[in-house]
Amino acid sequence: MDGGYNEPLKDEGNKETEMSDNDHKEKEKLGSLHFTLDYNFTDNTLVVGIVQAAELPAMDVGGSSDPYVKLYLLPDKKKKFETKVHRKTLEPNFNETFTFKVPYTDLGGKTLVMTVYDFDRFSKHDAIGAVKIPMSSMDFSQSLQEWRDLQKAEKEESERLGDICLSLRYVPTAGKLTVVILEAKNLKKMDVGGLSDPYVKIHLMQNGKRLKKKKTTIKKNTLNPYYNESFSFEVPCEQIEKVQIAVTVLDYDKIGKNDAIGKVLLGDNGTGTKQCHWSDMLANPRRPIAQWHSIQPEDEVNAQISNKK
Ligand SMILES: [Ca+2]
Ligand SMILES: [Ca+2]
Repeated sequence: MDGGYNEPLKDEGNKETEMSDNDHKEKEKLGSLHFTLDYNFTDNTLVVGIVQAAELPAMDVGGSSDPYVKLYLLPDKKKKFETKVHRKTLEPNFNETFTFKVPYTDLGGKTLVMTVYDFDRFSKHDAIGAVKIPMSSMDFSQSLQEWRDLQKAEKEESERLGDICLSLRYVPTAGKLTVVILEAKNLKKMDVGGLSDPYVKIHLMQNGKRLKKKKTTIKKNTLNPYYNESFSFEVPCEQIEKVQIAVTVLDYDKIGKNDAIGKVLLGDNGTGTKQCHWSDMLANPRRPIAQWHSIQPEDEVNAQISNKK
């Protein structure tokens, strides 16, 4: 059979992939990604540069997208990086670099995955497409830079813990930061023979230290809790750029320790979509800005907190 359009065999090494018009007619066009790869043998790091993307498809009404790139080195999905979100463009210039610490002897067993997403404030972010590169296929004797076509991204790249919708509002004159926990959906099931009993803890943090703690009520036996509960923190103007808000979703248990389902960290020095929410809040003083966030594993977020010290 000669049916189907299997991927043409990839060229070895760093040869640029030629894109002919024919290739594009045959399959859905998802655009392409320009990136750089550099292995630093002295400090055992892989440096990935996300340069730009081109000819991305429009995911939003109005004919545009809000692209950002998430990247990780399989099989480790915990160490994830995100670029900044670029609003309303199909030709974003990212120009960001990310460093993975990995001994050269382990590198061959890993696969670099770079997925381009369309940011959306009120819904789940759509994956536009992904580039996957087995590290064993690359020659790291020199720096590489390549364009590759985006391929259809796999449905879910990590365990789903659920999503949380919250709003942030900052009033500079009053030095007041208000977090409204609105709702969560598709939370992970934590109870045997039941669903979960979710509640949300909110920590105001600075330099990795917890300054203040608040929490919502507990919603029994649901994976889609609705809270609409508001919490305010005193944060003077000169401090707002230094603080972070850690939002932890937990499952209440009558017996034993309550388990964390996952966590979201918001702040000026955050990454990707989280940073986006924070900067929108600062750019719109006195206005509540709501956004959905996908909940991340707690240890992944805690690692970010200690990194920011
Ligand atoms: Ca969008
Ligand atoms: Ca429970």
